[in-house]
Amino acid sequence: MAFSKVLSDADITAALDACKADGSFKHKDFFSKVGLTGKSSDAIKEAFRIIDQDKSGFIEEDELKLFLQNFKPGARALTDEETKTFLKAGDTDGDGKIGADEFANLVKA
Ligand SMILES: [Ca+2]
Repeated sequence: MAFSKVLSDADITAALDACKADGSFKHKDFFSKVGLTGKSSDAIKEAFRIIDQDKSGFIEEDELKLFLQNFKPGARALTDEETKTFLKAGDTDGDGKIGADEFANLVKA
């Protein structure tokens, strides 16, 4: 399963281009540009399952760091700063990882 089933290639390319430079990743802009914001709950759950690479049921910090590579192999890793900011925005219960509900809230926020 890949994002190409859920999202358009053109949107993925545009969203990745917009955050090419280190430090320029903003999750709200990214989710909106890539077209995930307006998707159904099922599509957002599917996205969560793709990002949760080890299928632990949570997106951990190391998975968050490589978040962009789920959209395109070879995309850059997020910087430590970007990863921390992203995690902090999504981790509302403070357990240090992002669950499916937290992810859905993050995408739709
Ligand atoms: Ca995981």
